Amino acid sequence: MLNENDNEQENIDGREVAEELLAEEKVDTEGVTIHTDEDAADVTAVEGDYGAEQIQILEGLEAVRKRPGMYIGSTSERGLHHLVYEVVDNSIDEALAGYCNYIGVTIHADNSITVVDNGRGIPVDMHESGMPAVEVVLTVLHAGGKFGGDGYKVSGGLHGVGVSCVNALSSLMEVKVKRDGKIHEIDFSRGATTHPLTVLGDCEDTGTTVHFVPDPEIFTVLTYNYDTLKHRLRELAFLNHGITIELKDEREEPRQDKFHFEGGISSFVEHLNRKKEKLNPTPIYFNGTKDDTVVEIALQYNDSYQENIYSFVNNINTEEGGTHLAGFKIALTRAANDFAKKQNILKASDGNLSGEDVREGLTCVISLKIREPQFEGQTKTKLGNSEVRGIVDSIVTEGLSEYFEENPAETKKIIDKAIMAARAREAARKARELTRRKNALEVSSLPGKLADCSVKDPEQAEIYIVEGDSAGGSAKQGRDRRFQAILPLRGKILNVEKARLDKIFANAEIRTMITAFGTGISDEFDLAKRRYGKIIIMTDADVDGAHIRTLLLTFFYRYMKPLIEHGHVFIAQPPLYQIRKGKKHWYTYSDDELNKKLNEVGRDGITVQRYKGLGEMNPEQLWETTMDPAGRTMLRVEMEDAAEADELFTILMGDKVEPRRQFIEENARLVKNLDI
Ligand code: 0RA
Repeated sequence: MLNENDNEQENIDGREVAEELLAEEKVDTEGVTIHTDEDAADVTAVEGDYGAEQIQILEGLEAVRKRPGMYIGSTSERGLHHLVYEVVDNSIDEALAGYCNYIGVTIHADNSITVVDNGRGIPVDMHESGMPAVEVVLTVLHAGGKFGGDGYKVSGGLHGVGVSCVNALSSLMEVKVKRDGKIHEIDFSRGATTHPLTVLGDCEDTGTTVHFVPDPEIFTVLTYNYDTLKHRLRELAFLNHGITIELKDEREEPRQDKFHFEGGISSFVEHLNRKKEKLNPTPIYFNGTKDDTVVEIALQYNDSYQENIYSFVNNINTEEGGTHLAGFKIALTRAANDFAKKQNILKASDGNLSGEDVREGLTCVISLKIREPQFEGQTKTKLGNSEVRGIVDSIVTEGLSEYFEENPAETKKIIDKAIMAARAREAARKARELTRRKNALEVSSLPGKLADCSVKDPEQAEIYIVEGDSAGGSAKQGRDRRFQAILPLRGKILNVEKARLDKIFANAEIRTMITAFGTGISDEFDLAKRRYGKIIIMTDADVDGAHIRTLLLTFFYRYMKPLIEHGHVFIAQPPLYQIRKGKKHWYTYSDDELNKKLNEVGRDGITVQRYKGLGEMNPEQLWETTMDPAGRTMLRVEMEDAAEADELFTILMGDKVEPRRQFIEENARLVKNLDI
């Protein structure tokens, strides 16, 4: 922070002056703090066209403040975190240019943020506009790149708007630059300079420190989530090997993490696979560069049936894929088939392994650094550059053929797994065909156990998946049959984490659900065909119930993921207790709530019934407490992060006992009402 007294003579608070002037001119500032041409010139006493420049700047930053969503996506939690990424991206660029290997991020007690790096420092020399370069970088939209010199500007968040946007959306920003043997500081408020660039003292090293306070006039959420920042910063450390990134939380429960991965994306793949049984013990890694496009790929097979490919372009997660992913898939399928035929593992008469067969159990990270990425698609996360397909294809073809030749034992394991996958897929196809034909012949193809609702509009219709026939019976009698369907499940459903498609299709409970939902599964899944807008899991509040719920969620996550992604899956919350006093009764949903209720109501003449299962409630009670939209509470199942969800299901449902034991131990304190 600047020492006000040191600068008493020269510094006038730009904001006060501007507000006075603007009040005279009747300009609508909408809370934007501005200083005007004459004053700015006065303040800094520089010659030149400073005034006209300032006006443009203020117009630019005002646009950001008027429509922040256009620049940072949102003004809620996402946008708030985006501010940090935007500043960190500048430091990452400095690292990619080869001048920086440390980035520190601190969340302060007041939820303000400091980002520090040991790069060259933002240039401080005078720009032609009459402002120091650092002031231009921080106040002119998209100015950063213009001072780049030999810098290779590749990183940049989804919006890539630059640090000046962060400045515009911060009630306070203080920037310190160590450069040319001096420590400099310049301060801003809502994008306007409040203290011009000043030398604070001497130094020997270089670097940039940015401290900012997100503007409460702009953001609806002001509290940073440590884990959100941690996740992204760890990802950046994986994607840019060799950089050390540190995160510190100075709020109530101090935490800190430090990330540094010499192995880069190979370490990333190891991390993603850390809870799985591996087919090849160390990740396969190769890279290549063509026409300024840098391609890096790391991959490793595990014994699961899932495919997990993460692709990034300039550190942005290309969730919708694109040409780089297409090039990779083509090359992998071709290389696997070529090798399998050459080694006679696959006979000519066998036909080819499909892409899906070859990707079963694959964990892969693809990372590209590219000069002019074209992002397409609904969320602008699909790479469109057509030349990239061929570049990635040739790099993968070369890298894989070499690996296959040199590692025949691991390669055989990989190919054998793909052949098993092909057989299972063929069996599943036959089973599916059989169901389809049967459906076409039947008058009503809906499963007999389903008590359907009368409304046909999926937005109004909901289906309760209920544990056991007796609870199913209560639910059928208690429901509002116009819009509530009931599907009772008998016993436990198949653990899909340990089964291939053919077995899954053979499972009666799963087939029933597929038919009832109407959507199909896997690559044939079609959300538009859903028959219900809400799929509600209703199980007992005991260990068995929790197990069935996890089995169902695993199935939905692995084979009907869009249902979860679009928020169609819910968990019913039946009460744990009924409290009776005279003719009155209440329900409570937790022990805490029970105790509170007993303290308001008093304990005299009270009977408390603990429900052991849904079956203990009669239809009216079930309706009143758990199914009536007017009174029920439900949890919506959300999937914040695909990688974490994947890991959770691997741990809970996979083969490895140790990670599961560890997970349950670590999370034991979160498990309340464990009823054994
Ligand atoms: C413009 C030009 C140069 C570096 C930077 C900006 C720069 C910006 C940030 C933001 C956070 N940390 C940063 N580090 C550097 C190149 C400077 C040169 O050519 O010496």
